[in-house]
Amino acid sequence: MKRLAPALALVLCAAIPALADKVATPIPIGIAVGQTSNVALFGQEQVNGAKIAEERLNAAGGVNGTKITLVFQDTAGDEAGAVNAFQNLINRDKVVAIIGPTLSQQAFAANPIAERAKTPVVGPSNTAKGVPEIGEFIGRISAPMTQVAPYSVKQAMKLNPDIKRVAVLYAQNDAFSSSETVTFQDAVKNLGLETVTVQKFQTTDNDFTTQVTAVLGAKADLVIISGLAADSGNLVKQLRQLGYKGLIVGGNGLNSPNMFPVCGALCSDILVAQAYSPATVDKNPVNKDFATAFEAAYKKGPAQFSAQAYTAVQVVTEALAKIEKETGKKIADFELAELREMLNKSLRTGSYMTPIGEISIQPSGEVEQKDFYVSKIVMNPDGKTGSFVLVS
Ligand code: PYR
Repeated sequence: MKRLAPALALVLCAAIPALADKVATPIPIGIAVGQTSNVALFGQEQVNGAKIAEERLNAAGGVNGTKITLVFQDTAGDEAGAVNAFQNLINRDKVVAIIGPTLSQQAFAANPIAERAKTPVVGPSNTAKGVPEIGEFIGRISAPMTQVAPYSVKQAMKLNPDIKRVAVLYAQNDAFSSSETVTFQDAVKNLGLETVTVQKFQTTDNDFTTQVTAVLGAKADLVIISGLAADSGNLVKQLRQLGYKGLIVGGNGLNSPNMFPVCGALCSDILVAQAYSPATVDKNPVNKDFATAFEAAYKKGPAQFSAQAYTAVQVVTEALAKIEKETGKKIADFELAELREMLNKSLRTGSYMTPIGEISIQPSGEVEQKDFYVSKIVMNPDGKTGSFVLVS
């Protein structure tokens, strides 16, 4: 009898199918962004925007009457943190989709985990070339810098048609910055300008004396920076302190008001291309609702990273509602694995009216967005707060 027991157990196990996970209610959506480390300068804005989305979308009925719940997992600033957060959200928290990570650098490490687990990812701020190509379950609502960045260089030329000599600086240890600088350098060439120096730095650098000395020595009249918030903010500060007087164009890493305390009053006049503008509230009621709720909650207006995080939550929620409409079945009655696959398809059908305008996600996972903006940073007399003021 004793010797038969293992065999019997095997037969029984084979006969009883493993219990498949159902989708939980409220419907869990994972938010894997950098809430700590230097990346929190972006991540905190993303958390703020996502929380407004959760509140507003649930107040409007959630998914046809079923609430969503956001499950936050801090990725911190590196690849390992993002991988760990993705694993927890997929396997432990059993989320229907993941919104994240903050950086493209993290996306290239963590997204393959979601791809293997057939869990949809909606990138809220991944702008490097190649992110949607990571896999079938990888999409984004953040427009790639190949589309957005050239606008700011064109605007700089409008403000100063005499610009001829351009210095380009980028963080070589960051995937987004290395990708964005290629776009900037192409734009410079296409506009007939001369790149007089290309300087590299690390996102962890604090001292930019070498790079600034090279920029001044090359007599650049336009500086273009691709980095993250803290490094770029310090670089701008040191450029101004050491005497650079020309225009500065910042990439997506300078798209956050959390950078303002880093360069203080010296942040003034940086030009940044953006995929969101609070100025559209009069013609975009979704943006008006978002911006009003954001302002009431945080006593400040929203910026791009918050608006994109809201958009990502909205898109997932609406894609879930579409599944219910098409199948006549409640989300909670689906098995999780099946729902994740259906959600991935649903995300890629139709369009969404969001705070960043009307968008859609192509079958490839790439976002299609119509409107981009260029803003100039205007700092307040306190030297710590400021705003992005629309110039085009
Ligand atoms: C990226 O990592 O893709 C950003 O745009 C910050």
